[in-house]
Formats: sequence, C-alpha cells, structure tokens
Amino acid sequence: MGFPEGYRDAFKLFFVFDRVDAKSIQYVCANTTAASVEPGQPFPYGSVLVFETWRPLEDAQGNVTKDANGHLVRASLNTIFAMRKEQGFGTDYKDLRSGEWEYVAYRPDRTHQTPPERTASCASCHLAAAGQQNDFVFRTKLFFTPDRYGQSDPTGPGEVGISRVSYQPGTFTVKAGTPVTWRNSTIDDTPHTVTANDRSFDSGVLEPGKEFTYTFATLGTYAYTCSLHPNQMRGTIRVTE
Ligand SMILES: [Cu+2]
Repeated sequence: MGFPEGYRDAFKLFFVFDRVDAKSIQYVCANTTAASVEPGQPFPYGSVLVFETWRPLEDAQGNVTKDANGHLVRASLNTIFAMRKEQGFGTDYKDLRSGEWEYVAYRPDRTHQTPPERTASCASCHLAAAGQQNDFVFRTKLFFTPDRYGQSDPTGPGEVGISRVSYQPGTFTVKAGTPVTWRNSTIDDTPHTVTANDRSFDSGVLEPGKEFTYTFATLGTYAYTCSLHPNQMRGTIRVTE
C-alpha cells in the first residue's frame, strides 16, 4: 500500500488514547474518505487509517508524567501503523482476511517494521475482533475501560506484579539472597517474560497466572525487560546488603 504520505497534515484526527497501562500514546487519524463514514457504515474503497504509537515521557522512576490537562506527554514515536481498503485487497491473507483491507507497520524512518507479506497477523486480529461482516478498524471500549486498567493489582512481599503491560513496581529493591517472584497477574490473557538485559535470568514465556522466581546473590542493579513487549515493559531490580 505504501507509506501514507502527508498524513500528518492531510488526515483528520479521530482519537487520541492515553494508554497509561501500556505506557503508550495512540493517535488514530483517517484520510477524508475514511473520515466521512458514519459509525456502523462500511468504509469506502480508498479509506486509509493511520495509527501512531508514541512512548510517553517518563520520570527517573519510570512513572509517566502528564501535562496540565492530565494527558500523557509524547516523547518518541515508536510505530506508524497504516491500513487501507481497496477492491480486492487482502486476498493474500487467505483465511485470515478481514475484508478488503491491507496492513503495514512502519518505523519512524519509514522502513517497514512489519512488511506487507508478514501482516496476516494484523488481519487475523482485526478479523477476530469484528468477524467477517464488519469493517473493524480500532476499538475503544475493550482496551480503555478506566476501572479495568486504572489500578495496580496487590502484590505480596518479595513479589513483582506483571499487569497492564508493565512491571509493578518498576524498580524493586531486595536484599541479596532473598528470592524475588514475578507473577503474571494480568487480566487480559497476555503472556509476558522477565528477561535480564544481560541474559543472566530469563523466565521464558509466562502465561497469565504463572510465576517466576529468581534469587539474586550478587549486589548490583539489574535491568530487565519483557522479550514480547520490549518497547513497553522495562524493570529494574536493585540488590542491596
Ligand atoms: Cu510482555
């Protein structure tokens, strides 16, 4: 489909989502063809939607900062997702086809993050959300319910929670020789990992409800990430005497 040239000037802003849970700001905009559609109506051919994800500004503790209006502050652009509807589009997705849409993900430098031949996963997720009959483009209610994502799950002593695509707390201090347990307490069926940046520990894939325990014998500061969500999930363990 090609990079959606000029979308920042020409496209109409649809929505901005502050995803505190995912540490992500999501801008959804549409070209005039797509923007002319009434809710519930199919999108005409020539519709293009662009969805930018931004990493929000964080303080030194890894907490997101907000502007005077309570919104997250954009720090850096992660990904530009584009979807386009044209007659006959999507046939290569075969069983995963979600209508006549095709999908591409670009990095800010316009190189492909997910090239067109590998975007069947995009189509399948859109298909799963909307079924064959509907023109599904993005959702608001499912992922953005404040009471579902607004609060931390309780964690026990010596325990780091994994929920809403983050480690809670992001920085955890432990005495050397005391085990630390990470528990995937997410309620949205998302698997995560606990993977040291230096690979000194790695939980492997933790499905929801699963735990991983590791005992730090050596003093120091250990940075880790989720290998499935490396842009969103970062944690630190500080091992003290
Ligand atoms: Cu993850």
